[in-house]
Amino acid sequence: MLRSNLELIAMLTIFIISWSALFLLYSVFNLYAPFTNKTIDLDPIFQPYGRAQDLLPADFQPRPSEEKRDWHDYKAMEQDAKRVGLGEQGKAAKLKNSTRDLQLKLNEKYGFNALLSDSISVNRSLPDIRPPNCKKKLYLSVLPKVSIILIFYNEYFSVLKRSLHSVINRSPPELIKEIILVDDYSDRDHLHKPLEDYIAGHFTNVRIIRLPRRMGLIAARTAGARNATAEILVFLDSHIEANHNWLPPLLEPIALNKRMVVCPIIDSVNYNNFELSEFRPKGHRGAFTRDLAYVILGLLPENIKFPSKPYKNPVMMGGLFAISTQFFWELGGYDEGLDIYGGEQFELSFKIWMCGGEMYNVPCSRVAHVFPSPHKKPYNVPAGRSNYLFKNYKRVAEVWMDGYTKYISWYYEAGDIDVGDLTKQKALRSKLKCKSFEWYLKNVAFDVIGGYPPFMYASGAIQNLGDANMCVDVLRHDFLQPIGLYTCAENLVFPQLPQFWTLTPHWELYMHNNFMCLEVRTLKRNAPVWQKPCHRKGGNQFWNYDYKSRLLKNREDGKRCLEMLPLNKTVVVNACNKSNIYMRWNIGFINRTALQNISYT
Ligand SMILES: [Mn+2]
Repeated sequence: MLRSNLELIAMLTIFIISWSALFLLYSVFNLYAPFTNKTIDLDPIFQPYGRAQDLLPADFQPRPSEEKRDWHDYKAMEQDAKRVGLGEQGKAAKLKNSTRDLQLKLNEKYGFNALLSDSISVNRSLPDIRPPNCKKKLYLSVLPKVSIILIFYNEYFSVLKRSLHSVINRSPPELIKEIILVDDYSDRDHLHKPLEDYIAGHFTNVRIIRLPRRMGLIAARTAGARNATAEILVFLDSHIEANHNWLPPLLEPIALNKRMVVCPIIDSVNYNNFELSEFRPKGHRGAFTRDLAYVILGLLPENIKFPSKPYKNPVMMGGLFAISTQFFWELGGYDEGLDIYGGEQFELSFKIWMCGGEMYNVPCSRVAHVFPSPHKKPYNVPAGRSNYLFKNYKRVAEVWMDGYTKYISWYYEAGDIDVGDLTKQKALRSKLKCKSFEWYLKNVAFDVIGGYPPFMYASGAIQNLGDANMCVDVLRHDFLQPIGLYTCAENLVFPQLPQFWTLTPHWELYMHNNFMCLEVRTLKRNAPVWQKPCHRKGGNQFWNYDYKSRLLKNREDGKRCLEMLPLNKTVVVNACNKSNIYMRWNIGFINRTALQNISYT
């Protein structure tokens, strides 16, 4: 009960003031709302994922704002265009007093011309080599932020610095939440205090994670991903240079569909002169041989027709890609049973495609990569883990390749290798209801399915009849020297890889694990035999095996034959001569029925 009129008036006043205040707040909020819409009405993709391991709802459909903008940093592009000097504009560079000897030494130690790198600015400019249409492209005005994970092991300082500067100089700052450097237990001094000082002096959003021991590339990437806090993970190598406007085109497909994995087009930085060039003119798609060796395929006609349009990629090249953090963990990240490196690009690519995702190469996003010299000493592998490559590949094959593992030649060699526990990986595959490998081959890697079931005229080791100890052998894997001869493997049908050749239906003699074909580049006497990418055009790569005379004939006219020179134990091609025992060869497995039915003699 009210005690007085005064009290009633007071209460009414408070009542009115409260409601007015609420109304006022509401109006302000409504007025303000359009400006804050992008942060208030967030699509789940932009929400912090925490440590989400959970599946996305099956009907998940993000609805980002459709507003687009031009993300180019024209000021930076203009400044870059004005730069002159050593290596500027991505041009080939040379040091005045450099010698071939010094270059070889540097190539062995670092894989590239490290001294030249020191003389080229860490902020050097690059040519804009995107398809012209990319310059006009707009991308969503609101893009998710990224954690850039850049892993390194004993990286050369100026190359690492240039990687960092190129990424920071050429990315919209608002899109980079953090850059995480993961050090896989490097022992070079400059990567410790000097690197920390450099970062403190130049960057604000770069931090280093140090692994407690050598764990390898796969574990390093995983450690980076575990520490990342942004919605999107971008994995990079430590010897790269990001080009203009590389980031927005990578992020937009993921903003539109969280299960999209996106790879930039990888350009090449020459290890001798740091020249930037297109790695493959028009772009590249990745696939694999039956033995699970990575191969690069050309583009499909429809990809060439629209050069700036993203196109499907069956297998990522491996080092550089962007993925939603949530999707990465939904896929279980990398299989933790994979050691050091190798096979991880297949594991992730198979998972992405088979378990509900898609993978695209984006021609408007360019990142250049220093492809190291073939003379570089191989990756330093911790002692006692030398079998890791076979183990990794076998793990991936066992989990994902279904019945197709029976066509992998090295399975016979890798038979005894214990791949460890696969329960977790198999459980993931069934939990995510992933599709079959056959579906993947038919729908995604359709270039590869043509190779199944495998058909061949002959395969295995190529053994000389004049000296039965000698077999055709790659000797070196760098393709810079002709192939030669080496002591034959014990098993001629399934020899070790450097001796495993296949005479294919395309009449090429190809190396079983790398799609390389034997090629003879001259018609001269004692013509050397090289290992070159298969071109499917016959001619210098055409081979026919006459199993009766045991001659291996090069070129369609069948006049020139493979010959062992017994004195220096090399292998060459000369005019055929049946009576020369060193021109006669045995091949581990011969498909007589197929060879009988052919017209070449
Ligand atoms: Mn690399």
